[in-house]
Amino acid sequence: MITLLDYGAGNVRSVINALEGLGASVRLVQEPEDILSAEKLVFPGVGNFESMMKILHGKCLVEPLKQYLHEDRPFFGICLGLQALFEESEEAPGVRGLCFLKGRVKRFRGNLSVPHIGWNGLVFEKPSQVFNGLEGDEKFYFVHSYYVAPEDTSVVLTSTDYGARFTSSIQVGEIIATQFHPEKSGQIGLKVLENFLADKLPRVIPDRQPRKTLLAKRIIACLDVRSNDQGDLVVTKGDQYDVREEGQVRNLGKPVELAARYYREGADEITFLNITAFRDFPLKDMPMLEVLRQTSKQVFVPLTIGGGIRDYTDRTGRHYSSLQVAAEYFRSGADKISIGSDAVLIVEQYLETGQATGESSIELISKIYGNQAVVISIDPRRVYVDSPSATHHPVIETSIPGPRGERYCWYQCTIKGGREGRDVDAITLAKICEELGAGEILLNCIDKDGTNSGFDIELIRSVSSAVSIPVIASSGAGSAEHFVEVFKQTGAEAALAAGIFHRREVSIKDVKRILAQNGIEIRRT
Ligand code: 1PR
Repeated sequence: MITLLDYGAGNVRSVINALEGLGASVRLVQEPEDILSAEKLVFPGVGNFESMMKILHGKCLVEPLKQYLHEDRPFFGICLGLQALFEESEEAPGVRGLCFLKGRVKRFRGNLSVPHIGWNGLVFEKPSQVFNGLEGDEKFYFVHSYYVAPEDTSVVLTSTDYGARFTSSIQVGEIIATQFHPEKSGQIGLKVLENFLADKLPRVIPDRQPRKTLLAKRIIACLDVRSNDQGDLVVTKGDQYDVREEGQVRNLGKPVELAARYYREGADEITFLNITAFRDFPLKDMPMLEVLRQTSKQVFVPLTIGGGIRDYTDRTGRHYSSLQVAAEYFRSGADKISIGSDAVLIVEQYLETGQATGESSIELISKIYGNQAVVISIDPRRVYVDSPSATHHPVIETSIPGPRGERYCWYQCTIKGGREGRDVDAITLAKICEELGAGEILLNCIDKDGTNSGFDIELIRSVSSAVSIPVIASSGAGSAEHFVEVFKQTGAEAALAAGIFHRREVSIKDVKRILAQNGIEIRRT
């Protein structure tokens, strides 16, 4: 029996799914006493240090947690569940943590994309029972902007390199805590959790020890989902966003089955886009929530869901906030939500008034669930002009001239799945969304979508060099070489594709093999 501390933020569903999948029974902490009666306690945390401590205090969980830790009983903390063990965090100056270990939680600085998102390795500093079965060169999934700096370095279990070397897990007696997410680290992450669940394993150190760890470029499989004309939820795929063929919605398979296939084939993340959610309120679209629930039971890599994240009032006048919509997606198994149309409207308002409201979906969701949980999906389209002075938007000089030979273009943001162009460009949108708290940019391109002609390198280069959050390159992948090109020629941290994977034209394994041959760091599965 595992006791799980769910203080209400982020996706604990995936931790529960991972533990139950390993045969454990999981009970949730309801009362402070449940902590002291736990046989083994798991404390997963994502989100914000201050709101976590506030909730722990509010629920009177701080004292029992401290007592449990000081009694040296089996404990596994994940992400914020590691940071909570320390005295304080730069994320929330003046807020005391659990103070079980001496030291502070610091923010990544320097010329790095922050958050640190993706698959990175471990340098093993001392033996542990949780390393049983590991070879040593595996990668684990990280997603965080802060890292722990223990005063007593003998507690450090593993280190990881990102800019500088930081502590990626600690162990003191029976207390183990990791900055990475074992529940989102595929089969190898499940192995670590299984070792924690097992009794009396020897403490070992893996044979292969990387000298320096490297963050892998991520390969993401994207599933555009909508109801077909018969009312079934299907994975579809557009050509420049047109998903109909001979009048019918293209049907490329069932969402849960396809996601499970991509997980087995080595996808580093899976993204679902509920593409008609801008007109159909997603909380009414229960099948999509069910798709997430079913997928998160069998897919142990990060899941992003987009579509319909905005405020909504239904016919009876009942109001739903974007935060409620996001919360429902997180509860159903999403790790990140992606905001499309609403982000454009938020940025338009920001440009008009020159200030943030503090009430937008981007601000509210990132405050509660953390920046890393908020992805902005941009759907831009090229607008060609003869000269930079022909528009007030930032232009690029393009190597792909327009239909009348124009040498310049800007990237117009659209809403409602490309149906409506707005007076905002993709670079400005990305910058303002970063300022408002977004943690990642999913950069589509309507001109390239479904064409198999390669990513829009000029667009991706412009946006990735304008922001410091990670950019996911999307739209147009037609071969494994296109992924090499996008990683070599732009600052993208991840690349996403749909059509070539759905139609089995190129496999995820082939993409990774070619990337590795070209010296690009990837996660092997
Ligand atoms: O506006 O917050 O409700 O979110 C709606 C979401 O649905 C947005 O993220 C938007 O990108 C997406 N969407 C809306 N309509 C469509 C459509 O295709 N008609 N799909 C759509 C966008 C684009 C990519 C695609 C890549 C890779 N799909 O995600 O998967 O272009 O494709 P490829 O590799 O085949 O070229 P909101």
